[in-house]
Amino acid sequence: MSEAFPDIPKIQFEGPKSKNALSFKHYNADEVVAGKKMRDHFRFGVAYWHAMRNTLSDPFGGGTSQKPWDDGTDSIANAQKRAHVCFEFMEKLGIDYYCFHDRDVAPEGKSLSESNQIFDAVADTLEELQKATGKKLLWGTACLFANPRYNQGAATSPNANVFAYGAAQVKKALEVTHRLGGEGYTFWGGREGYSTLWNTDLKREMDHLAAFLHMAVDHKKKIGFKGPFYIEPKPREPSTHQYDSDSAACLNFLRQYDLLEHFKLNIETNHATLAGHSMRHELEVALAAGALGSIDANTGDELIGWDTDQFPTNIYLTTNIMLVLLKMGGFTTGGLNFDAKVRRESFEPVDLFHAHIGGMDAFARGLKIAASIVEDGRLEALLKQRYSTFDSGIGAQIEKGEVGFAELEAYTLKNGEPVIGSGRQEMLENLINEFI
Ligand code: XUL
Ligand code: CO
Repeated sequence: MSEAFPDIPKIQFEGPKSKNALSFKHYNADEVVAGKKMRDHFRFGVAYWHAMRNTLSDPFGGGTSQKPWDDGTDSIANAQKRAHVCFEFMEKLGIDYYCFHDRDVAPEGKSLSESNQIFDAVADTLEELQKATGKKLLWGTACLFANPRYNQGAATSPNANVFAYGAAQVKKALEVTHRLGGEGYTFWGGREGYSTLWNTDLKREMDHLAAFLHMAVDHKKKIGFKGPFYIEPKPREPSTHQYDSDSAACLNFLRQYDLLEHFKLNIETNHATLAGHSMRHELEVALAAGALGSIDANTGDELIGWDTDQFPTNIYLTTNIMLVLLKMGGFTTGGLNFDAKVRRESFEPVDLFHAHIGGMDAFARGLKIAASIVEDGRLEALLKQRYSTFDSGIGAQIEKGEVGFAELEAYTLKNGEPVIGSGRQEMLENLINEFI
């Protein structure tokens, strides 16, 4: 194991009164809340692409991030060194999982076969590190958007040879994920979208994307990979229009192409914001379809119109997320992957620690608050009450499918004008604030 962070001790839970910035105030891994240890509620993951690879460049300037362990080359030795650093980082934070794109962990070679060999060599190191530490791969994915060959998409590229290259890359990424015991595999659209319809055959591109995903399902079966596939919705950026724009669009696409049984959704807060939805909305839509799989934990800046991938610190946000997760009964294969980067101004290695500590503490508070709201029971009772006219009489008959328009007309002619209740939004908002 490396010593990339010699001045940073293992981060301990010190409780809310601690003034030590390098301690958890609320996240206490083995503390049981709502019947389960905190670590098992969250299944936190480190996003390799941000924590280990993000230089913090932006459209106006180059990288600022200090990574003294990284020699800046594309050598295999440097990639293996980074893997050691990532595991040291996870050890010190007590984070059990990580997620990667193929090209985050291993640099791309001059040909596909060279890239695959490099990937295998780094996977050897990752496998050793997993064995030595007990850390696990939450999910893997392939980067089908950074290389210039993908500038018009991968599965939705107008060029069949690019489609084939992308397929070969996913095949390998899936095999390495399987070899490392990955618990899932993610497809984020990357450049699977378009910027102008003047050059785009939308129907043909969507058909190609579905064909690509069906091939992935076939290959998953062939190699015996049991984990779920996740689709990660995002409405724009890099494309103007992405095919997988939000939860509802993804679910519709999966259903239309007969893929729903093989996929769940990986929902990311900043993507929900860009889609004009709340995170809670996106989660509830996925949950209602039985397809909420995993979460990319971050947040956006509502004043900046792009994907700022900030660490989540908003307690209302984490409370909302944890309420949905408690309702679902918790993650099975998924987890909370910190798809977040420190600000460009926060360039020192210690900032990576502050960022993850803040996110983990924010989720710990969200969990405790959500668990108290559930235990209190008033919110649930009020919700149930709001729909109570469907519990008996005509409402129950509607839900059971026993009546149609003719019966409902006859009923209404007798019943007259309905007496309706208030939505009580403000009262409910006050109730939530009792717990926050
Ligand atoms: C991009 C994004 C990706 C996916 C994995 O906005 O969120 O990092 O999470 O490809
Ligand atoms: Co993401």
